[in-house]
Amino acid sequence: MKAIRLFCIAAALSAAPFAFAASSDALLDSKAPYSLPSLGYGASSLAPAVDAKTMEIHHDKHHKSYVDNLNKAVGDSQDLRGLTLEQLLAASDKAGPAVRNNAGGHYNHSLFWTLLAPVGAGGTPSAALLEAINRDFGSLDRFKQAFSSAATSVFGSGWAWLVVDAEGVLKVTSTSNQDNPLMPFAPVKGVPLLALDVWEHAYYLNYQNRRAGYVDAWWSVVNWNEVNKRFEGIKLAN
Ligand code: MN3
Repeated sequence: MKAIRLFCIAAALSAAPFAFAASSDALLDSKAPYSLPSLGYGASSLAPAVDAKTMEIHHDKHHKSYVDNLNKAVGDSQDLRGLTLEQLLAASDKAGPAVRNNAGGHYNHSLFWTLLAPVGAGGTPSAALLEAINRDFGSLDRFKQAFSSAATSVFGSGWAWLVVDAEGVLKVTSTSNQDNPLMPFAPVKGVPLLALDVWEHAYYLNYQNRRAGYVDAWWSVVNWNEVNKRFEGIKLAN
């Protein structure tokens, strides 16, 4: 089972010489009908970085509509019904905008919730992750600057990402709308370790137009324990 998933991920990333084995991404193996995962913490527990009302609307309304619309899009198609979420993302260039937007929306938000934790509960980057960050960005501060810059400079709606690319290098990238780095047309392809939603619905109630203020505050609620776990799940295949 695991070997099959590793093969699929590698295939989706153009025969990447690494594979992702983190049990935290069992979501990639899921199939329709999709369901809304719980946050895993209280909607008010990220305040003041992210307020309770924003978390409630974001999860209960926005994410739920991606789930519902993905089920509709997949349910109408004989070809898509049997695919895993990972396969849907990999096929998102051919499967039409409803699949692209809603498979992306469901995956991105499901991942995003796991990458948040109340202040003080998210831990710190592991020694192994810090070593890779220092290698590829120079320092943790320079990585944070690069990530914050990517997040604040997304034009319109989208996401900022830290990914591991096909060579095992950490990279910062961004995508528009609900696209993500697992999709075949992503500008930088890779396995996501960290994600930040910069759609206005993620911050507008509390920050209005001040996206940079949201990004700054978000660093205080990053769940580094989950990022570490995802990083440790990346295995070189050879
Ligand atoms: Mn969102």
